[in-house]
Amino acid sequence: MDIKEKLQQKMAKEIAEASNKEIYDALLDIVQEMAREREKNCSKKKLYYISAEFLIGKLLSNNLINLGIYNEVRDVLSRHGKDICEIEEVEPEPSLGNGGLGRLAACFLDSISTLGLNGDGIGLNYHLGLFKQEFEDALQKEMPNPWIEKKSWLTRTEVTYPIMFKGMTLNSRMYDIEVTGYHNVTNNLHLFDVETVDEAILEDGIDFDKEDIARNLTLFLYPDDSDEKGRLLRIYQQYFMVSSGARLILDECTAKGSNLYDLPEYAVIQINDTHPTMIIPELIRLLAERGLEMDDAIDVVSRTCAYTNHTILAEALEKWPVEYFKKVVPQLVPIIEILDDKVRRKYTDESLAIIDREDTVHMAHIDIHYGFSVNGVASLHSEILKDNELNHFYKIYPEKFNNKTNGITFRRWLIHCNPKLTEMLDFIIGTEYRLDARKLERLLNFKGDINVLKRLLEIKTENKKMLCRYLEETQGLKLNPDSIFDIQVKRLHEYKRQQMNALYVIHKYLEIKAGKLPGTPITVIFGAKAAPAYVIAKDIIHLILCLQEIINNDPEVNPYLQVVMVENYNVTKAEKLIPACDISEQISLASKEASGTGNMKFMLNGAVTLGTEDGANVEIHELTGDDNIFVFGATSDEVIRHYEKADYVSKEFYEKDKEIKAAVDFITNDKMLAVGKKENLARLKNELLKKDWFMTLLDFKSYKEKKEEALKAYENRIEWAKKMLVNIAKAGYFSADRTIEEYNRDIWKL
Ligand code: GL7
Repeated sequence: MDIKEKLQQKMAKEIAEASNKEIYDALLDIVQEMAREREKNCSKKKLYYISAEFLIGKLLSNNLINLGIYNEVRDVLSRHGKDICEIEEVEPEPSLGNGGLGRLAACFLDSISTLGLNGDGIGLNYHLGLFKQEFEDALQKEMPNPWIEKKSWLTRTEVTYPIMFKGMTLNSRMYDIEVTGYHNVTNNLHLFDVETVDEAILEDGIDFDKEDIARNLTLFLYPDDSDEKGRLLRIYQQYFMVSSGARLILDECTAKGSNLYDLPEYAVIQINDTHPTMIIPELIRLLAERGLEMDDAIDVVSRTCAYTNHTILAEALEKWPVEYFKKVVPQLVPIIEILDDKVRRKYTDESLAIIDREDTVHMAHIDIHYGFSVNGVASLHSEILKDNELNHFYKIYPEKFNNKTNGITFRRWLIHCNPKLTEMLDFIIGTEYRLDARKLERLLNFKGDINVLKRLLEIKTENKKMLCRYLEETQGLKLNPDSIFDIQVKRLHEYKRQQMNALYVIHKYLEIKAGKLPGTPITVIFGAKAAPAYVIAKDIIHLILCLQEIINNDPEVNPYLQVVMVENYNVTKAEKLIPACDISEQISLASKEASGTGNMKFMLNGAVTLGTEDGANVEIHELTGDDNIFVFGATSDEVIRHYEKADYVSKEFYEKDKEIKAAVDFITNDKMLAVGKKENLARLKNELLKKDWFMTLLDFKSYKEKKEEALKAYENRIEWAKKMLVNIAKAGYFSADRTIEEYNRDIWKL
């Protein structure tokens, strides 16, 4: 049966007569059926990728592409007067992640299936996801983000487990989402849910009773943890995830014949950051319960688990008081104590301990001592782990440390989000790059081909126009597609320095006011959510929204400069923003961004990076060469030295540099106070002058100069197109397929 017949049969009506929702539902069924009919890889050994986040994005188009029927479906629909893009709009975006870490997990699942490997994801089914961001009075407001509809990609399974907490047992149930590889196998994302979850306990906005665990456990990803109740809820969530996952793993392995002593021959568990770390003591506990001696259980688990570190920011390396475990999961306490005791018997160095002198459990330390692999996510990051952050561990376990530079799936971040560029690539270099991304380098042969360069520029303009239409429809924004699109989209954090970009906007505004006009108009686009309890991050959003208000309403300035903050930045919006970008802002303080993955997506879509030597920017720089990237700012060594010597004083930069002073002072001037809130703006200014922990003012001058250079370079359209071309051609290295091949070769050995 062809697609047209299948669709009509499912809907029991003609395509032309069906609503977009009916077509979407029918396609969902068809995709699920096809995905399930596909071959499975039933190898003895299986990978379990366990993660608190899987930022999977909408699934319809991606699945159609991976099943090889996208074009057919698109054409059938269009013959009956339906537009596949409008069908896509019907799908809600699953809200199961926060930032790069969660999106990485989703890209990895895609690549694992595409490479035909046997590997599933394990996570939680958050009903209201990460909050939905709304802007009100130039402030971020958090709202629930429901995404599960009656008909969805989730399939309820018969797998359930009783999960034991102090004083109560909760039932977990497994839901599955099919993960289709590109022209290869289908794996699963297993999401566990508490059977008693109840969305009705939601109060105002995203508030709810934090102690009603049976009903709140799987409502939100990262519920507010600024009080103890919130922190305990995190422990409940984490344990629920790992205990369910651990049981599933043991069940699957024993069903395949494992006697549990040989577990590492059947399973490898990749622990994505420290949120799932409790799977180590939990597995040990379950193995002991099933009859293994404690030492054997520890040995088996240590040979099964591998850990990925995604950050060096101290506040993100989880530490929990032993007290919390006693209150929530007392059964783990004796295990964690044994793990600590073993470490203390062997090493006297206090910094290696699992439970420190303040009775706090260092989750990453469990992973490093009791896992067989520790990897960073970009080469600079992995070096910093070895030389600084985890140096004491590196000294005792050099063999465990390795690097796996992150990657992205080209199915979503090129083929799906940029069909025009894809079509051009297919035409001039063939389609092999779809399965072997390094073949993109063939594009280098066209660096002197004026028609190819012109077409690249045209595609960019077409993508910008599409973005303009979208932003006008969704946010009522009117942007100029002939301006330079300078984009910074990522989580809001001081280390990522959206505030530095905002200071540049102020600087440019002042220049225009003084009569110095830019050669080409500039549109600066931001998109970012701030963690609900992160005050300064929310102040930065306020600053940007106030600037948007002032600048876009100033007829003297808005023909040359516009500023916009996209509301509720998510995967769907990223797919529209990234293909339309000229300048990719990757301006974190060197040493702080473990890798970044947005930087790779922009590069692949022909944006030129303006960035510091941080995370994977370093590798982008090596690949593109000096001429095709704009690099500025202090190096990671310099930054680390400033921290060691504690010699950075932001005020000095403010006082000696007139432009910095003018930009910082602007934050609380009359114009700003007329549209913004004094408390927020004054607090932010004070933070920059008194603290500036992430050294915004240190790098401002070199940032400004580099950005001017980039804006100037844009004027020479053909030379700019060559930079675009080199970026696209060299992006192949950042395919997640390459990353996953490396994980498999060095860690998983499937
Ligand atoms: C992150 C890093 O900040 C980011 O640089 C990296 O690309 C990503 C994936 O490895 O992981 N770490 C982290 O805690 N989050 C990230 O995005 C939320």
